[in-house]
Amino acid sequence: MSDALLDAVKNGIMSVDLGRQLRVGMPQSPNHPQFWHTLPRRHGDMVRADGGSAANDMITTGTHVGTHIDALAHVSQDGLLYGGADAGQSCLGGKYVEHGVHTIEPMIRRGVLLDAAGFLGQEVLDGGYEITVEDLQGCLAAQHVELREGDVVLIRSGWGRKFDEGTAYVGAESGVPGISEAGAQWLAEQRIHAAGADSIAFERLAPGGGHSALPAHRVFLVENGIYIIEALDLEELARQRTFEFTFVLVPLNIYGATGSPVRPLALV
Ligand code: UVW
Repeated sequence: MSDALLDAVKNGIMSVDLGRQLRVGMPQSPNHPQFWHTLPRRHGDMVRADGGSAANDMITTGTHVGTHIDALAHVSQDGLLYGGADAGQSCLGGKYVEHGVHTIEPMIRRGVLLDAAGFLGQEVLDGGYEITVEDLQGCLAAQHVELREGDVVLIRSGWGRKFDEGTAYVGAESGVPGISEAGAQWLAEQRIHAAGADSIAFERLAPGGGHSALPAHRVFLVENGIYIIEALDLEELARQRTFEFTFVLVPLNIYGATGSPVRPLALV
């Protein structure tokens, strides 16, 4: 570690935790296997001669639960993955050898928060609200921030406040606010590296529509090779009005997986 970085750490680089706690019963997409956590061995089940004992537990989970990143292998269009890779042939022995989560480099990048809810003067945007390109541009201008190539852009709709309300967060009936195809196209033109949001499917979900159409996923994952991060906790960053920071994210190196739970940090 360089002296400058060591000094910064000692003198209080602050990190903001952008990840959700993983716990049984947390809201998650019905598209993905549920998070489950059990405790096969408790203290006292096996006691060593010296009186010591170890508890250990087990999780089973879909890779797209809690705060998570979508690998490019997560979505195909007409049988093709990003770069024209054949989705069928990219899967060998049940592993996406092409564009699996193991191909995502750890991220230490410039992060930008776009507080769309704050910009629009609302605590939480309405279910199904489309965050337009004009909203994104207006928000950047109001925050005095510009986007640069390679950025990680996090979009706050305020919907993350509903995480502890369970199914309300999933928004099957109400819809969920977020960007749509046009917003994704515009962000892709800014040549960003990844985009995230405080909602379950990153993009706008229409009321009553469930997860039946996800055009921003196609634009990012299939057409532009831009990663998507979902179910972020962006409340503290917004509260601090921290719009620029160092974004740190390391996916689990699961060979051939379509996604990974993550616990990203903003260093401010
Ligand atoms: C959803 O819940 C739709 O998330 P993902 O993009 O990980 O499938």
